[in-house]
Amino acid sequence: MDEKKTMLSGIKPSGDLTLGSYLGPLRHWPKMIEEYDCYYFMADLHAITVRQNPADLRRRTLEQLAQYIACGLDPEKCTIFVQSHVHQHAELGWVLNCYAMFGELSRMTQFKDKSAKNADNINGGLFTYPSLMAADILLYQPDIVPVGEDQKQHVELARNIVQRFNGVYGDVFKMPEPYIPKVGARIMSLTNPGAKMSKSENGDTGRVTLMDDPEDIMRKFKRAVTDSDTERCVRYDPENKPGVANLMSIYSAVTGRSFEEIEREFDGLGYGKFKPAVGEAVVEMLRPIQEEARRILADRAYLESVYREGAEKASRMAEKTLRKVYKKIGFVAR
Ligand code: AQP
Repeated sequence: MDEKKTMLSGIKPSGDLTLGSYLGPLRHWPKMIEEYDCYYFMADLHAITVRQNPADLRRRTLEQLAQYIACGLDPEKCTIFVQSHVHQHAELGWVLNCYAMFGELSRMTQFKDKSAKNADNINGGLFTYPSLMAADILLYQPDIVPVGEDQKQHVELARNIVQRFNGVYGDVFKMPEPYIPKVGARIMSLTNPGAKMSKSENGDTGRVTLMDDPEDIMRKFKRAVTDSDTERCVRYDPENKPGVANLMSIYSAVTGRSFEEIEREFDGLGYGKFKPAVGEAVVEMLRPIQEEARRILADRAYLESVYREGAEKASRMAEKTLRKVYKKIGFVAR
């Protein structure tokens, strides 16, 4: 019998994957395959809570799949799928809407942020996003859910839903645990270290994408915001030097060096040496990923076979949970 625990994670194809997407969740995923039965998906249903250009959404979903594989996700060893291909997500999402309270949905930081930024499109999907995310998680009965710090609140809400639902119907859902990797948990914008590096916000110069040219990467790091203090020394002080702290976090995540080692390495050298060094480390880390992603993306038949098989496998698991839920809540079986 397979004793492996289960885990699941996804990223919205709402923009090109960034260094934040990589150092936050993505680079940890391949390591988890040995220990867990892993489900990874492209969260296109979530992406449309903000208006998307259809052609861009389609392109980015496929590019994201190629990049997942290039980052080390072996489709033979884990399940990779497009969220909208597994209809059970939308179905359970609706059911869980009826078990998520208006008050708790209103308190979600992401809803408040996105509403403020998309004042002309505060749609119902943006509001009920956490119920769909709870469905994404609970369909697969995972033991852990790796997320960035900013998504922790949504996993907490999923846990509330589990408690509420199981409280009425018995042990239907397994209680999911958020798993937040320490290093790289929150990579900030290079131009605004007070805001997260995101796929779709804060402008192009603040984010480094996985597929950026080396020249662009170097240019962005050379222009990265540091601070205006006169000592210009590389020291980890997130409160007073958030830009430097962010660059140190990136450099630490890429090279594996501790903050003390980085401080020693750049002692007396100033930002003029430090910023290009971070850029070069990132360029070298991304080079093999970029080459592999381009190669995979060119093979459309292969990509299609991966997402088809992924959807079939994910659907089998998801359907088991959905059937159980429908039965418990009193729907007549077909
Ligand atoms: N900068 C980041 N640092 C660390 N982790 C990050 N994540 C995103 N950005 C960073 C983590 O990636 C996972 C998937 O994110 P998502 O795409 O589903 O949603 P998001 O957090 O809303 O990402 P973006 O890039 O900010 O998307 P847009 O621009 O569309 O809003 C999550 O676990 C997230 O924490």
